[in-house]
Amino acid sequence: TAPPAYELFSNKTRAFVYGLQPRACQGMLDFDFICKRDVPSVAGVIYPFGGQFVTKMYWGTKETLLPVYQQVEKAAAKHPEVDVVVNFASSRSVYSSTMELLEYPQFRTIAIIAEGVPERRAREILYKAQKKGVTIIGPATVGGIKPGCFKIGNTGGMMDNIVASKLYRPGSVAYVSKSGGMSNELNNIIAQTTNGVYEGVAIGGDRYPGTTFIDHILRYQADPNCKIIALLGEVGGVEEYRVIEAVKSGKITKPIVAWAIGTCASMFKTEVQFGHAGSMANSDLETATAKNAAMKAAGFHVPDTFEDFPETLAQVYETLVKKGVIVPQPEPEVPKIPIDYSWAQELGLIRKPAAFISTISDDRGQELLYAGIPISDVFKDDIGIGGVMSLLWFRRRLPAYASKFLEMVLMLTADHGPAVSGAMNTIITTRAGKDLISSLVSGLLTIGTRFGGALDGAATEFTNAFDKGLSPRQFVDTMRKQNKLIPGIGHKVKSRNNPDFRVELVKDFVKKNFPSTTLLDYALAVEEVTTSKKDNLILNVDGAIAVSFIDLMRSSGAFTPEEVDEYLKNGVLNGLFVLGRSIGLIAHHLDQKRLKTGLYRHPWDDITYLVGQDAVSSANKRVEVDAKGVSK
Ligand code: Q5B
Repeated sequence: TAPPAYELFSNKTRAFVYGLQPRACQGMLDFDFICKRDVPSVAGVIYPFGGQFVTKMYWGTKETLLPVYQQVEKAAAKHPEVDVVVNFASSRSVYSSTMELLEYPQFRTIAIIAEGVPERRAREILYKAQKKGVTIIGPATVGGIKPGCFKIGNTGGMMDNIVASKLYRPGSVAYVSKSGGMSNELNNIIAQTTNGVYEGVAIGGDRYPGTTFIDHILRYQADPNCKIIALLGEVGGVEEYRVIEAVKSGKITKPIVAWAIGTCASMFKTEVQFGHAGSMANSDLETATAKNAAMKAAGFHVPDTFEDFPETLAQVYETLVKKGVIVPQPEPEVPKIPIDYSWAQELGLIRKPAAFISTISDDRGQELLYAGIPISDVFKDDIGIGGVMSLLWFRRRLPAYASKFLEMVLMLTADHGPAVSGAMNTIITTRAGKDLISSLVSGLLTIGTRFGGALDGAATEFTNAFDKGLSPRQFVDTMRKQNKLIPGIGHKVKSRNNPDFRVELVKDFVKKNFPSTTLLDYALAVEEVTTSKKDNLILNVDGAIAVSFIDLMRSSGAFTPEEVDEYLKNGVLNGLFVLGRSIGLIAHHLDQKRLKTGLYRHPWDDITYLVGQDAVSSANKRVEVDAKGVSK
């Protein structure tokens, strides 16, 4: 059965929220929950833009999904029970969206939240709504609230405010005001002085609201559950006089406690425009003082000042209680408010151990911080990429020569031609049609103990040998006995006769700038031993960087010995090669793209095929192999 005309909202009312307004939707659902509604009041969201189909919300403490519809038609067809739309469309699109909504007879009430709706547009909406018998609340309003039943959007403010004003259960006083601020004031006053709010509507502060005071007061008059009407008007307009006429003509018989705000306007020499678009007196009749006098004369309960409004309301309420018109009900239990985790945390009400810890950077404040240093200082102090690495990798500012060394390493390791393992992989991957990241990663994945990833091993082996007091020859012999290659020694093409200039540059810089070069000197003495065996067993670029970096960490005073061990164990040194070589690998990818090279296929004549031969021999005889798996 259709609800009576005076009833816009009940505890069964279902609504659409027009526009993506997750906070408002959540506020409505939270209100429903504390009112102990069986079904959420928001049936779905209408959002014509974007392709979202559901939005996640809370129902109490559990998560639930709200459908999102792109078309009003689909939403309406899916939820024929919905008769309220809370329209959050902007002032630009509110006209077209409301006009569209008015085409659907199922919508009985539309709340328009937008401010700044052109007055001509507002009047056109109003005209069409009146013809269709639709109640418009707004524009420029927070909406309205019916305790225990329904809340429009953000009305009533935060949940703790709603609970403080006891809006989770109905009282006997129905009010009408202009704005959200005035409504909040009334919610509070009514909760303090009576058995509470029955319903409240803020009609909006514009000059042409969709419904006015009289529309809602006539509904309250017709509603048997409303016992007292509260009216909070203001300077400007003549809407209060329409209520006065209705009282005088006997259409309204329930007690009205009223006040028109803005009596202070007479203290100004010129006409005053208050916050709302309609709050300016265009004649004496429209002043707050004239309105208050007229309402009092018509038998409204009008206090002498707004400060007396609560007392006046309390007196009217007590009289009705004494007469038995209002029978106060026992207070239900104050509902527990589901409180958002982030808000509770902000209030300092809860704590939880974090799943992640980070100590290097922080993007939460106004300015990004690297190890506590604001990004603007990083540039002001011109610390360069070496300085940034110091902050992010080591969480400290290193001496200038150390930052310079880090930069030098990146520059030296950036590339070593297309023939090395990493570059080859990147080139082949690029030519197979892959993107930059895939090509880069495929190159990076070749970095290992033989190619480019010998830094950590070199640092560990040289440091251990040195700290144990092994002579360079003893070190080489020990490694040989253990059947281990010395990381950081040897190169495929570089040798004593064809020295690696990168290594020369490192040696030169370190000798000139580092406080101590003990480990580098030791590694060079080892090189003397290895190159006496074979010309290419030089201290290679990985080895030179690695031992120099240990010298840096040990002698700069910036690290404790434990920290040096820790960084070494955690593989920081290979990170230097990875970072530097990424520059070159990206360059090879871009180069191949630029050259538009096609798919690479390796020539057959560069592969020895032993497939058939091997199969025949395995079939005919048992192949004897040595320990390394090579056939004898
Ligand atoms: N022998 C680098 O090998 C290479 C020995 C050794 C004792 C050693 C080899 C090696 C350790 C890992 C290392 C980083 C594979 C290199 C880099 C970046 C790069 C690359 C680029 C760039 C070269 C011949 C004889 C054998 C071996 C002995 C070899 N290395 N003895 N300690 N370290 N080094 N990697 O020339 O008696 O004949 O059996 O693994 O530091 O990756 O530019 O290419 O910027 O991109 O193929 O610079 O040294 O020598 O394996 O045939 O060995 O010398 O035991 O002795 P080769 P092999 P024997 S820098």
